[in-house]
Amino acid sequence: MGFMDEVRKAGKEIKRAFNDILSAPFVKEMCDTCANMYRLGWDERNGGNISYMLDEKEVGEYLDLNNVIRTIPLMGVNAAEFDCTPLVGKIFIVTGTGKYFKNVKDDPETNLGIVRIAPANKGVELLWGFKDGGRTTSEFPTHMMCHMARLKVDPENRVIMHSHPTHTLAMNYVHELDEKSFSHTLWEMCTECIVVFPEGVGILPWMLCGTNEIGEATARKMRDFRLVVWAMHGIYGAGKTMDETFGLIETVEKAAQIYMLTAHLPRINTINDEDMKKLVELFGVEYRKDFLG
Ligand code: 2HA
Ligand code: ZN
Repeated sequence: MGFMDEVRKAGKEIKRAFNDILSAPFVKEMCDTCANMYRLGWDERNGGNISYMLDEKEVGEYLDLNNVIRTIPLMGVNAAEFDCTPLVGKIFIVTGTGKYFKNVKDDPETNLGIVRIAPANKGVELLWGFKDGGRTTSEFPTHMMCHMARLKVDPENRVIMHSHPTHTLAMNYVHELDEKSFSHTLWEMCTECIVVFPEGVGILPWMLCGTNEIGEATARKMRDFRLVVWAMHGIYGAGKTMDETFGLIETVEKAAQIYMLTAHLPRINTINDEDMKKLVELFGVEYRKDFLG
């Protein structure tokens, strides 16, 4: 065998050493979560987006981290005002702009991308996916601002998730949008709510999405809350895992559903503040005491 044959053979062997990306647990988690959220009716059309910070070493088992397919600029933000230096080199799997959650499972390579944050605000380096020339979600800068905010509070935070859950959205139209009162109402709707999100939910007024302003406002709320309602639009959630993040939004949505099923009826019973205090004491969780009473 000639020298070039040896090189080609070695190259093929290196290629063969990577596992199939479609079998990666993080790709499967994205597919399953998007399918689940679509099935629940929370993510119509291109509604919703997810970003999930991955472990470089784990991604390296599936992809050549030196192979950058293309660089994608950040959209909708003024680069001078948006600094994601703390995330440079971090790798995320993320849903694509204009892509439908409905389609992720059947074609992850078109609807999802794996990107690495490039230095000097130069956007992101595409390592896999967005096969049709696609780009990261229009909410990508907001996601990155939220990751930075949550990582300061919880170094294990990995997931930021945005969705349009039906009853949560419905509740926005009929309930006052005050954080204390909204959180308290949610806590009253299911026994476990105060244990699942003892910090309550943050609320932003209606704002234009896809902008620096809403990103900064959401990230500011994320210093105190893992859940931020975007009035008349949807919700943002943050967590260590996909399950935790999904579970937070799912629990709010369940509570909002109970609220919407009962808001027009006379209320005969409720979970009172004394009961909620017993719950947080039993589970030993820190909660927003000023949201009770
Ligand atoms: O990605 O949900 O907020 C589509 C949206 C924008
Ligand atoms: Zn949205």
